[in-house]
Parts: sequence; C-alpha cells; structure tokens
Amino acid sequence: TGSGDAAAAGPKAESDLVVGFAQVGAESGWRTANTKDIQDSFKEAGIQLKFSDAQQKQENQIKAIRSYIQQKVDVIAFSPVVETGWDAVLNEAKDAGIPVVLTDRAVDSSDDSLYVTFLGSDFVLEGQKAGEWVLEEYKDQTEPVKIIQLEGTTGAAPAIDRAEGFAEAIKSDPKFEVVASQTGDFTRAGGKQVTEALLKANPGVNLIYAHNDDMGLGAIEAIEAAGLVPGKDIKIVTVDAVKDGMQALADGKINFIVECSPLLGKQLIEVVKQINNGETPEKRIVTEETTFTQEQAIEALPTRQY
Ligand code: GYE
Repeated sequence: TGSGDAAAAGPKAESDLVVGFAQVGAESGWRTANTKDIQDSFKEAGIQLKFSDAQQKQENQIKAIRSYIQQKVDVIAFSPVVETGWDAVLNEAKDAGIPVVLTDRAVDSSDDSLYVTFLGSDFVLEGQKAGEWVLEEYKDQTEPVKIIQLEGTTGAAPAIDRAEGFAEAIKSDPKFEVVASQTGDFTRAGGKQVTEALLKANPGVNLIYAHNDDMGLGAIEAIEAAGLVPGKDIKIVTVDAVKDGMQALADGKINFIVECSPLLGKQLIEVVKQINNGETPEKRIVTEETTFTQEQAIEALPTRQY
C-alpha cells in the first residue's frame, strides 16, 4: 500500500487533511446547493478542500482527479458526470494509495475496490415514487395518459435510474404511454428547448416527467409559450425539491416533487474522518428523502435551506 494508507501511517491531525473534490458542474439549482453545502461543511470542519468544476465534461473531471493524485491529497471525492469510463483513472488513484469516495452519483464498474463508499440517493426509488404518484393521479382516467419524459444527462446515474424506476412503476397499466423521451441535460434551458420541440411533435400530452426541477421549470416556460397552463393542461412531476421547484409547486405549476437532497457535506466529512482513523465506512450510504404535494411545499418553503 502507498504512503496515503491512513491505517499504516496513523491518523493525521484533521487540520492537516486535504481533500480533492471534482464536481460535475453548475448545471442546476441542486448542484449549486450541493457545492455550497460541501464547501461550507469543509470550512466548518476545518479540513482543507481543493475544489474543481468540470462543466459537465468527463475529460475535465478525469484531469482534476489526476491533478489531485499528483498533489497527493489524502482523499479524493467526486460526483461522476456519467457512469462509465472511470476504471483507468480510479486505478491510478488506487495505485497511489489515495482512497476515493463517490458522492451523489455512482460509477458503473465491476471492480468495487476502486472506491471506498458511494454516498447519495437511491435514484431508482425516486423514479418509482414519481411513477406511483402518476398512477394515483390518473387512477380514474380510462383514456390513454400521454407522457413526455425529460431525461437528465445521458449516461448519468440519476438519468438512467430515474427512468428505470418510473418505467417500472407505470408499466402495470398500459394506458400510460411515454410518447417521447429526450435529454435536457439537467438544465433549465435544455428542459425548455426539448419541451418546445416535443409539444409541437406530440399533440395532447397530459404529463411531463422531468428528471429534475430545473428541466421542469424550463418546461413550464415552454408550456406557457404554447398558450397552455402548466399544472392544469399539462401536469408536471419532477425530482429534487430545490427552492425554485418548490415555489412552482406551491404556485400550482408543478404538481408533485420527489425530494433528492443535495446536503451531502456533513456525511462526506464523516467518511473522510473515518478513513483518516483507519475505519471502514459503509460501502453504500443512502440519503433519506421525502416527497412533496402542493400543500406540503407551501408548508416547507419558509424554512427550506436551498
Ligand atoms: O437531481 C440534478 C443535478 O446528481 C442527484 O444532478 C444529482 C442530479 C440532480 O443536476 O438536478
């Protein structure tokens, strides 16, 4: 094992620890809240954080991770923009003896020795919750329910898993038809653009399922521009529950939101401390989350942190 092996070297003073974090980008309200929470948590803990923003590009994240390896940081944490293509750089970290923590998103690798733990949400469950709401909402409708799905970044764990969970939930009833499904890259602009095009191509859409609030907010703009009323003519269900999304839910423009918490900083600090102490964190740390109806959003908004 390399010089970064905490157990062999004994724990360092926490004020001497250095963690490199390779963030996805700043694509959404969720991401902005996540970045702030991580930065604040490290400040509060008195642990040094090196932070980089990959602008949603895998090559930039790989470069950042390589530079953290070169700088011999104590722990590397990152939120993989897509699931695949990480084995080479993660093997480099392993060879250098630097433990890697996955925060928020998973990698698709057969070798789970390449990371210490994956800390974040259960995205399949989030998709299921969205789908279950849809089942209930349309339980009395016998006509087909036409659905547009706005997917997250192609190849990203939350895009793959939220699609899977939703499809699983609605498959029990053939009246649900996903008439179009396209990526909006988790951005508001993407959600707007894709919705504009898809509404033109698919008349009579009943519902939009957006993999995050930002794309749902973009969809609202497109629906209004088409002369329709979001939340009524076309219902919207999203994932995240960031402030702007919750406001749109309170206003009745979004109909239901499945929560995905971006507040992962404190748990990441705990994992870093465990690693430093030579302890083994749980391999999978799942974030606890709820869902919001309009009434619940109105109630939660005044004290919502992000
Ligand atoms: O839902 C979306 C963001 O990985 C859980 O990424 C995260 C997702 C989040 O851009 O808003």
